[in-house]
Amino acid sequence: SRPVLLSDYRAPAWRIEHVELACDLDIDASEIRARLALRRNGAGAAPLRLDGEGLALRSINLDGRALEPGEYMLDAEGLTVPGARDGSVLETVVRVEPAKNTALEGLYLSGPRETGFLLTQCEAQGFRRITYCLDRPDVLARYTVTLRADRARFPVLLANGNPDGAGALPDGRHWARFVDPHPKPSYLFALVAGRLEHIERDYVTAEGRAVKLRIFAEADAIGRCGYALDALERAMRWDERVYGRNYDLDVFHIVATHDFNMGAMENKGLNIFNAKYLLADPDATTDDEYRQIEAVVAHEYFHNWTGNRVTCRDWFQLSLKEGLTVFREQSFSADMGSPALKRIEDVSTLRRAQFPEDAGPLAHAVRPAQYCEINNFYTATVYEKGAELVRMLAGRLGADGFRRGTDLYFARHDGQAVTVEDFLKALGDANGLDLMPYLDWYRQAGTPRVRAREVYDAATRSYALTLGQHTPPTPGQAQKRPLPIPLRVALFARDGRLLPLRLEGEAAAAGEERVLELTAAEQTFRFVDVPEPPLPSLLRGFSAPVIVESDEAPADLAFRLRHESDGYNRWDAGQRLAQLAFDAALRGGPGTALVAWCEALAALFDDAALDAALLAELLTPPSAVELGERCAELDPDAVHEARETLENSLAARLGAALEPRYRALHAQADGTLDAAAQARRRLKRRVLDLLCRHDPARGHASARLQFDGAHGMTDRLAALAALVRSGAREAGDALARYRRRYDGNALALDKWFALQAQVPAATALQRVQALMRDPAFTLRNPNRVYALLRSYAQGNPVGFHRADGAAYFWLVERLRELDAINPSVAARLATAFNGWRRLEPVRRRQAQQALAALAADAPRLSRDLADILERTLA
Ligand code: BAL
Ligand code: ZN
Repeated sequence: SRPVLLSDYRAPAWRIEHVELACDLDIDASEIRARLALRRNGAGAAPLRLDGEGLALRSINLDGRALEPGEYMLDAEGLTVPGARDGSVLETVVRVEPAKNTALEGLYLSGPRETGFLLTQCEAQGFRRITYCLDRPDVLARYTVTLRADRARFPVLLANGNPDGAGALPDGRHWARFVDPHPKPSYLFALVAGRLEHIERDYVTAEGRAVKLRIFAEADAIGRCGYALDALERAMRWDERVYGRNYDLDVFHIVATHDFNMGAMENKGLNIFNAKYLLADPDATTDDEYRQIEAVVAHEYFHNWTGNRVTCRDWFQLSLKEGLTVFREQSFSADMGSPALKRIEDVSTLRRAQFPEDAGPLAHAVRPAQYCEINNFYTATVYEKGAELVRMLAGRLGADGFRRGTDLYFARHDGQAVTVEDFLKALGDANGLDLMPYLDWYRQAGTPRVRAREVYDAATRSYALTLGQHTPPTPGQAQKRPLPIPLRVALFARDGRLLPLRLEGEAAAAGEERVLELTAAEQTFRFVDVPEPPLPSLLRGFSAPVIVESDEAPADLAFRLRHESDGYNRWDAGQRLAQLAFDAALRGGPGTALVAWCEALAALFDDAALDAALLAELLTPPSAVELGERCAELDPDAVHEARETLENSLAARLGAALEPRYRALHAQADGTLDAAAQARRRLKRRVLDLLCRHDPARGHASARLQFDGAHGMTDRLAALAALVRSGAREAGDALARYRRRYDGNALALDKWFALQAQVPAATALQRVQALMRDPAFTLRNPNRVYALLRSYAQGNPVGFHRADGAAYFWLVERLRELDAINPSVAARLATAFNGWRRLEPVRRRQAQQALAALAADAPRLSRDLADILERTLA
């Protein structure tokens, strides 16, 4: 279909001052009455055109008069009303069918029809599936929403804003009204109706507003909402303290559902959460999941200012709210736990998910210039790279400057729908700076490469660091411009000290770490008073989303792995060393880097002062996906074998030290969630994996005991994974016991599906096919599809990329089935083919044929899936 272009943006010809909705809710058919108070926006004469999809129009009135068929025009995408005037009121009544809505956009049913509840998802363009409207983010309106339904079947009725009355109706029905005083775009609309229970807490904002915080869930889940409520309170306090942002309604409601396309949704005052990111209990939730829940609860809450009060002018600006909100969420999580670990996790995610996207056929700018289907742009680039861009700006301005900038952004744009330019301008104006050069970061796709060359001159005691940048071409963007790249650097002396840094022309040294701003294609920075040839530590804290290409020798990387003072850079030095070891293993060459990596890690393994969680990360080589990115022609089997060499060599080197360490960690096992206990479990998981390699008999026995006596899900799942991945005899029995224990617990079963889908083996496809026959499997539930199919297609390169192509053809058939049910989930799953062009020739041919067979059916596919296919094959 025809792409939507950023350059075509025009301000809306019409505005809506007030939306009044009256919804008569039922599972099979709901009736939505809308009353829109319309204003012309500007002097144009364009007829009123409203968006609407899949709606059965029952009546239409303009200014109190029923319109005749010739007075309005209906088509598949909306409604045109030529007679509408400035100040007109349009009233429509439409019918929608929630139970038939398997796409989970608009109004739909979550759960079985006898017991499930109704809810909505509107971002990005779901509101048009509920009623005719101006469904674009730059049309902000005040909403009054009245919900009516059978009281016994739908005792709880919720919408955005403050409650404004409720009462009984004849025939066992009841009503509830909500008024949202804050003008909002339609994508933030939400309603919920059903049998839900809730927990609640009183909260008083720093400004003195009394707020009821409530979390709603079905009866079997309400006992698992307490952790999220605590996290919400922490997030609210943090936003008051760090950004000066207070909450602005009398209630803040969150609802949990198992049927949700996204992780969660920031609807004004009525967040809706995928249960995966909300429900927590010690028996079924891992430490990683606890942290994720806290992060997502915070993320959605933070949207209240970054997204809701100040929203996006158009969907090209999606990262304006998402990148900024992810950055805020990351900062919050860092404050709640360990900043160094958080940074390692976030960079690791970026490298695993965003770098491959930026290097493949779906590469797009953080602010894309065009899209065919906006659902396909909720990507790692818009979210995670977008957050890195905000982090760069925050680093450039410093904490106080960034706060001045966001204060001005909120003050200037509260209640508006704005652009990335407005954001940069506000940050710049508040600090007397021109930040517009950073706009190129938002416009240009691809991961920049930074190359470092160095020359030390003993005679003048000077050290010249020449930095060059280059961004590879991406689809539609052959030429790239140099970007402003802040590189935080330090220089190590050979004894592990940091050297004072003085650039040529400066009167004195200014600290031991500083930011060099690379703005040209190449620039030289000359340090003086450098007593010896230093060892550079570049991109500390990952100060910009780039790839540093350097020829750092294994010995130097090993040195930095031992001595780095920056937690992220220490980890990165280890990852680089592991990459060199991997490169050599892939070529079958000598293992200098491998030896250096193992020796450095063996020394750190004995370092009692090292944080256990950080050690666990240091002991983990890059994922097969990341390592595969290093190959010009990808053979996933060869990548797996080479990575196995790293794992096995490390296990052999640590050898006899593994079991005592495991025992010491296990002796301290408890179920508490404090940071030290979590860190111990994290390290124990890693040590157990290595022990299963080094000494399978003891490893399996330990895993079996751990599985049987685990205090919580982190230990239980780690033990199960160790057994399953290392092919233990006990694995089948443990899997069966887990399956029985958690029968009926959807989130725990998702982990069971995902774990098995990721076992790297030639038989993985058969295993996945068998799992699809498990009674708990369904293509209708996004979490289940992701747990099994995405874990397999995107998390199991060896299992999925079979040389015979069988998995490609199999996945294509699943995509067809899924597309008929839920296009946005199908499209997301199809991105598993992202790297097909880099595959070695045999697999590449198979993948191309499978994709081409599906693409041949494009007219029968959803716009979501067709768009991904078209771009993947382009
Ligand atoms: N706005 C979609 C879900 C999220 O990013 O919060
Ligand atoms: Zn978000």
